[in-house]
Amino acid sequence: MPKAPGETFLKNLNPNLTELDSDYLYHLGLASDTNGGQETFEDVRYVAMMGSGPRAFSFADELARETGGSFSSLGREPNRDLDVMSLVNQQFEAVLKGDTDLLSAMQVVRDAVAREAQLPEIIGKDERYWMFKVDTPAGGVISVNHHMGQPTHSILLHETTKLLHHVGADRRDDPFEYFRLGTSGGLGIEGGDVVVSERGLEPTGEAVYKLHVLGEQIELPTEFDPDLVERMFECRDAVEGQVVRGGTVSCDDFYTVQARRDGAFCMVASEEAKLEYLAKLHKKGAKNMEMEAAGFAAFCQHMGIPAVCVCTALLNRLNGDQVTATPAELAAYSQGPQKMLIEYIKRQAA
Ligand code: R2B
Ligand code: URA
Repeated sequence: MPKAPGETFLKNLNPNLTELDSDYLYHLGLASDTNGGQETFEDVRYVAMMGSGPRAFSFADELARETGGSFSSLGREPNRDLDVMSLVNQQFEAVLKGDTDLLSAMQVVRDAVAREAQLPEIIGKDERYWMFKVDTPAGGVISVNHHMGQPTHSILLHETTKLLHHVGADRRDDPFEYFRLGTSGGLGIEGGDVVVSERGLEPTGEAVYKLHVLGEQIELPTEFDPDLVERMFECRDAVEGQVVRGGTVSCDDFYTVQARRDGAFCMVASEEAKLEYLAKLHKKGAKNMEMEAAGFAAFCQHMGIPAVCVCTALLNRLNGDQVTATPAELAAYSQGPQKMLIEYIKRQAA
């Protein structure tokens, strides 16, 4: 059902949020009202999430270059007359006098140079997540890392969604969309191939995500938005390898739960048992295995947020467990999903 103008498009939004005078988004280091500059998030249309902080930085940088976009930094403007040497000397003296410590002084210089050079600046605190905001002709884009596994991704999903709700981005007529750009182990596909996930799967192969509420286990469905899956798949020419659609198995572990036999201990009885398990998942439509898609799909389906997960394969798990690609190959592989999202965002502006 289409939403009424000025109403949120989010489903199941927590009614308790209206009772908070201020909502402190602890892991992002942003308050709903007091930091200032939160209006920079009002126009957010796309949220790109990926495991690593440096990858979130390079995606933001590449996106700005490709779209002619610029960076937001909570209201702080670049100082066009920045005199780097004077700033370094000033900070150096402050350290000598004991007015500041060396790390803080370096951060002041780093931030000033990043603003001046139009490089992405981390928004909020940087000890947990690195969040960047790029203004593009297609709308605002957040690029942020979620680390590894469903728990850290879930915290980011809650706090980012509350941030966008508090600034009213959920009441615009065009809903924001969420993307996970990641890496995975392929099931019958090779390193560099890309999977656009249609749904997340439990390690059992079921399309559900299980979580505990008050000690009771509940199950949420894990379907990604079919229209968004289709639109992302249409951007597949941006990638050199093959791009396929299918299920993505999410595990709370890289080794044992992903049926690897090269962990510190091994509970996977034999190579034959491993291959039989992976073949069974493949038969159920699974194309790859990673650590976030099911929880991500469940969160977004529950809240009515259009979302899709796009992962490159680092290896074909039917051929082995070790990731042996070279650093150059890994860098090239992880670019695939990023290139597809940049192409997608460019098409939205056209
Ligand atoms: C893919 O890669 C990471 C583990 O190496 C994890 O975050 C995932 O889902
Ligand atoms: N990430 C995973 O979670 N599994 C793999 O096999 C490769 C990357």
